[in-house]
Parts: sequence; C-alpha cells; structure tokens
Amino acid sequence: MVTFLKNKLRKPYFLLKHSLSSKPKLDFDYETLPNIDKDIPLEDILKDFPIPENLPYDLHEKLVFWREHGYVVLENVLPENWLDKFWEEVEDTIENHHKYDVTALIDGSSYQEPKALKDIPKEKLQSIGARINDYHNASIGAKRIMTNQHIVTFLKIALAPELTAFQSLVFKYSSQQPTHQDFPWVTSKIPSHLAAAWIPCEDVHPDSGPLYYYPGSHKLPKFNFGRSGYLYKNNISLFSPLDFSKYLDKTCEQYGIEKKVLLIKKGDVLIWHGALAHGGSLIKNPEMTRKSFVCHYSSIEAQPKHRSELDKDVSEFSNYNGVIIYKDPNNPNGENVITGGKNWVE
Ligand SMILES: O=C(O)CCC(=O)C(=O)O
Ligand SMILES: [Fe+2]
Repeated sequence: MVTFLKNKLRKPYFLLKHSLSSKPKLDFDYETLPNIDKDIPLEDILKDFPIPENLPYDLHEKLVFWREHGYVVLENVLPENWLDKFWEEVEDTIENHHKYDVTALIDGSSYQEPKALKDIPKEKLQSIGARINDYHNASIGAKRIMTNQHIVTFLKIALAPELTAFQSLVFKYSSQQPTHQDFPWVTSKIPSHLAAAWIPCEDVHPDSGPLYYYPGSHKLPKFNFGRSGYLYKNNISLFSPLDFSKYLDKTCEQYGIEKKVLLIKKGDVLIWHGALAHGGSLIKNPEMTRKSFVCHYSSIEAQPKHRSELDKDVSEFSNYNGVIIYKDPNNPNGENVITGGKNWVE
C-alpha cells in the first residue's frame, strides 16, 4: 500500500517541485543591454561618435532624456513632402489592392491573422482596425523614411551602432490597442535590442485616438507571462495580452507614472524604447484619421538574418543610410515594387 501511494504521488510531487523551483527569468541580461541602458557615463558612450554637422537636435540632451523617460520626440526631421507622397502610395495601394503582394491585418474580424491585401475588401482596408504589415518591403519610399538619417543617428547611440529596420505597420486610424510593451512580441536573439519609431503622416488631433505612453515605464519590473517568463509565447504563456495590459496600467499607477498623449506634428517622430508601455487611445471622433507609419529597429547582433530565415546562413538585404533591411524571403516578388521613393528629394 505504501509503495503504491509513493508511486502515485511521485509525478505530482516532481511537477510541484519543478514549478516551485524554476524561477523564470524576469529581466533582460545586463550584459546584453544597449550601452545607454547600462551604468556607463554618457560622455564615455559619445566619446568616439562623430556627430553629423546637420543634426537638427541636441544629441546629448535627447539621450539624457531617453535614459530617464524611455522615449524622445525628434522635431521636424522628416520632409513633409515625403510623408505626403508616402500616404499617396498607401492610398493607391489600397485602391489597387489586387495588384500588390502585401499583407494586412484587420482587428476584431475574421481577418485576425495577416492576410493578403488582395483578399481583403477595400472598405475593410479603409476602416478603423485595419493595419498594413511590412509595407516597406514593397515601397522604396517607406524604406527611405524608416531609415531617415536623423532617426538613424539617434538610434546608433540609443540602440546599437549596427542597425536593422523591420516590422513596419501603416495605420490610417488609431489602433485603439490596449497598453503594452513591444519586446514580448517583437522578439529577436536579444530581447533588449528593440526600439520603435512612430511617424505621423498628418498632425495628430486629440480626438483621433492619439498614441499614449507612460514616461519612464521602460524601467518597471517586467510582467511574468507564466511558463514563458517575460516574453509572450502563444499557447504557452499562462497570461493573456489583456492581463499584461492591466498589469502595466496598474503598475504605472502604483509608481505614480502619468499617462501622456502624443500630439506631434507631421515631420516629427517619436522614438520609443522597446520596454516603454504605450497604446492607442480610443477614437473620440470616428471621422478623424490618424495616419501613421510605425517601424521597429534592432541590432544586427540580435537579428543577423531575416526572422523567418533563422536556419539559413545568410539573408539577402539592402542597405539604406547604413541600416540593413532584410528582403522578405516569403514574398520575393513583392520587394520594391513601389518605386516612386527612389526619386524623392527634400
Ligand atoms: O499606433 C498605435 O496606435 C499603436 C502602435 C503600436 O503600439 C505598435 O505598433 O507597436
Ligand atoms: Fe506597440
């Protein structure tokens, strides 16, 4: 009888022991952090960095702000005519969606997973909740915007000297996305090597559902998704994106961090740390667009290849302003088919 009980209890005992003893990793490895997030004086970090003469902002001042708050706004760095032309391309792509090998995602509908643009009705693509994925694969102009020289100068110090730009999103309306940080989803070999840019293609109106963010939230303790630590893994994580969002809103409140709303102008750009908590405000006036282009950046060290080619030795890429952009191996015919941006001049 005793032996029978012992055998029966063995498995649950080991499971319990395992769950109690395995402490999931709940923060980035210090050693892998970008230098700016380490305890290194800024003067040392900037020592050998050549500051371009035409830089329209004070790099030192922006970096001090970034360390403290986890974001910066760079004013007036993108030519407005590029943004107008970019948006004309986006509208034309939607209008002629059957011609393009691009994918899009529509929230809260049967289009939950990214689908080919061709297969989504135009009205859906033009509606609230729609986002076009990785538009930069198709558009040379989008590639040029996401690798704008002044954005790149900042990221070379704030993130890594060797950069890759990837995962872009085009939004016509606010995403109305609950609070989140990007690093649990936008993953690479080194989760702390992540930053993003939010590029408005029109001045942001307060009623259009502006982006919001919690200054300094990049330093908060990380959320434990359960079984997957601080990264989110579909079908493995015990907690949902909504649990994550509640945790972030509550923790920011506990730390006395006030939500800020982003009301920037066309030509400006917000750059945020991969761990800054942010989201899309609810739309107050559904007539109001909030045309924007979002892109993510990582280091070559963290992303030495395209993220769907990890088993390959190398990935094909192009180089814009020194930034590597991997070609999408899943859609070679869709690469650079929108060529107008080649000839854009400031
Ligand atoms: O623009 C928005 O509303 C949210 C965008 C965002 O959070 C993202 O793309 O990571
Ligand atoms: Fe985000």
